[in-house]
Amino acid sequence: MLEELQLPYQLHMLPFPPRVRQRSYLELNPLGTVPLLCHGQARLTESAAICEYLAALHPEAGLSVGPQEADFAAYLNWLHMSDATLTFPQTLVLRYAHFEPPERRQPQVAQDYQRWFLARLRAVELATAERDWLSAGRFTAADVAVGYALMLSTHLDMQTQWGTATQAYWQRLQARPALHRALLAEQQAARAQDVDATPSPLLRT
Ligand SMILES: N[C@@H](CCC(=O)N[C@@H](CS)C(=O)NCC(=O)O)C(=O)O
Repeated sequence: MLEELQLPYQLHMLPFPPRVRQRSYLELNPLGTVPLLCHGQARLTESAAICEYLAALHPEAGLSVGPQEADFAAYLNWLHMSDATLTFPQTLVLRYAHFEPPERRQPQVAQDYQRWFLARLRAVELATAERDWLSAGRFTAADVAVGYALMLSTHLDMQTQWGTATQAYWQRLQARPALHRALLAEQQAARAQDVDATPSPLLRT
């Protein structure tokens, strides 16, 4: 969102999970979760809310959809669907297939929530079969948020199970220069701050 809006920002990388590996972070965010956006007195810990907040602060960029627009409801629905419905089930896959030590892994949980995610992805497949972007006939914060869920899904090797319209939508998202800049910023910040982070396979340089 910050790169799409071309706003200046400072990116602080944290060892994962910060709750265990950087306890001082709990003073800023008692939940210990990432992301955290600090802006003036504002503190936001929900990704979709961060997208909505930044888009609303800069309406001139067209990344938000206002109540006066026909697609206002669709925009909000996609924005909330991104994390609540599309990213959340993938965190169970991540945890129970990858992050837990082998004796605590739960292949059945991982498999069930992968299927759950892929079934919900049908909404994206139907929408993107008809239009380039999810709402209002333009790229919005909803595409940023849903795009993140798709990116996570590529990291979990699910891409071959997406529909063709979702694949094409992901190509359009990857062509956004801001995505490339954001991944590069992440990689550079990790290096500069000496935080272990695997470079994204999506980086083209
Ligand atoms: N609903 C929040 C979820 C935040 C969240 O749970 N982040 C995970 C990473 S995806 C995290 O920080 N986990 C570390 C922990 O639970 O200690 C969002 O969408 O931003």
